[in-house]
Amino acid sequence: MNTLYSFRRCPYAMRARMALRYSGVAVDIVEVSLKAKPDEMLALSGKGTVPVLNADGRVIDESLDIMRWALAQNDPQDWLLKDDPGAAVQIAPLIEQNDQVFKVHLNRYKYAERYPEQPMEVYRGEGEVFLQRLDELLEGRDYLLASHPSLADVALMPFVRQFAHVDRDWFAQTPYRRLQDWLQRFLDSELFTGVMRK
Ligand SMILES: N[C@@H](CCC(=O)N[C@@H](CS)C(=O)NCC(=O)O)C(=O)O
Repeated sequence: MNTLYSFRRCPYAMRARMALRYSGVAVDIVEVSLKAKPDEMLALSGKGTVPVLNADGRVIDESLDIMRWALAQNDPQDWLLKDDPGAAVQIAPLIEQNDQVFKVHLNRYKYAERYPEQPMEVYRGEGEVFLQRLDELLEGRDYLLASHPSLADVALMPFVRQFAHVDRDWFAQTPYRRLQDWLQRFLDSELFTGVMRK
């Protein structure tokens, strides 16, 4: 019996849910309120963050670990890039860059009024460096590290989506056409629409 404590708008929860759905592992999804986290979730993990997976008694409370757990069960389209070890080694650093650096810029851009030290454009410009890098990775292929999605694409996508949605008109007028198409491909995918469906 597997249970995922999730929050619909959380990008970490989104990526965990996409990996679980892709793997086909059966999971009950419990939507929580971040303002009133259920006691049973806090008893499993004292961190108090979503997502939390209870996989038959094993508790996993980091989204990336949940994704890796799902792929270890079943990875039909080789998201781990086992067929291309040279690309596979790029997965972890790319996700780390997203989670440790881009996420910080995203927060400052999204909530610029809370960081009055700099105008919003400065925070957006800092994040844009990463967007440009991703756009370059997409040269000649539809996904960041291969011609098909990998763990990196799915781990980053909810964050790129948030960044793009802070100001859609701005994102649409950037020169990052390949990244725009990449994002749109995910937004239209059964995988994404499936986890976002109520
Ligand atoms: N490193 C964690 C981060 C998870 C995280 O920060 N989740 C946020 C929501 S998006 C959260 O639960 N924050 C606690 C709160 O808002 O009370 C992971 O990857 O799972």
